[in-house]
Amino acid sequence: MPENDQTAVSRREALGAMTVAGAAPFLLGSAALASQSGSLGWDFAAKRYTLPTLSYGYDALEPAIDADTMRIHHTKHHAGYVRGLNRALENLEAMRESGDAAMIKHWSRELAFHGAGHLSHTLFWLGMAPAGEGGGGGGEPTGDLAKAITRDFGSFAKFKAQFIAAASSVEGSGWGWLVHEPVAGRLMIAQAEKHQNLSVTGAVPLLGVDVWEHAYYLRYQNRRADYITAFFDVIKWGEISARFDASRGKAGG
Ligand code: MN3
Repeated sequence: MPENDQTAVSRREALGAMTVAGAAPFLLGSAALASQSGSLGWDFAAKRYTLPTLSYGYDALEPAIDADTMRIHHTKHHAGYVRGLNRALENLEAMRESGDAAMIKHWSRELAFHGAGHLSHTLFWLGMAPAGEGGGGGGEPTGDLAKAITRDFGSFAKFKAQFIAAASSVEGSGWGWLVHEPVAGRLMIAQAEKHQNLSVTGAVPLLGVDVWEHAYYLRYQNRRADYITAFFDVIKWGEISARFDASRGKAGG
């Protein structure tokens, strides 16, 4: 089979695998953690979304992200999105039972906000690791992801500059994302407002940085760009590469 056909098949498979707001393909990169109960944000036994356990301590990302911020962010903010997502699903189920759709816009909006909030945070935690030798965080990507970054942005330095500029300038609360757009098979940098707005439909999120003030204000105050620059010291590129492979239908080799 010519390489072009193979690439097209992989893209079709990646698109076909996209379910539940794209959750399946972009979490496949975390397969190694899937055996830990609840680590991916879904409780298979209870059939409810759940706050994922972190694979590192709240102080493990110091000095890039301080322990107090991590603890509050995970146990208060993220936990709130998990509750909001489960509540939206329960109310939508109740609406189907009652046949009364008067609140459909409200609960659909709640589903989008809290669903995107929960899944974005789950990806955020999994995409970081303690900096330096043995920790797994920081440095630069290797392999196919490194090649794709050079192809689509010119160089890693140009990618990093655009990512920091985009994430720094999100209007209000939101996220900066590196995404893989599987139709063209290219990488893009996207801004998200709140959790759910401005997304490129079908694009698979690979690397995200939370730029809500709750993510950095204790240590960085108004210096959002300094926080995003420090975030690069704790990016777990091995995880981001695994997501890139999964989004191209290359999970597990
Ligand atoms: Mn947050």
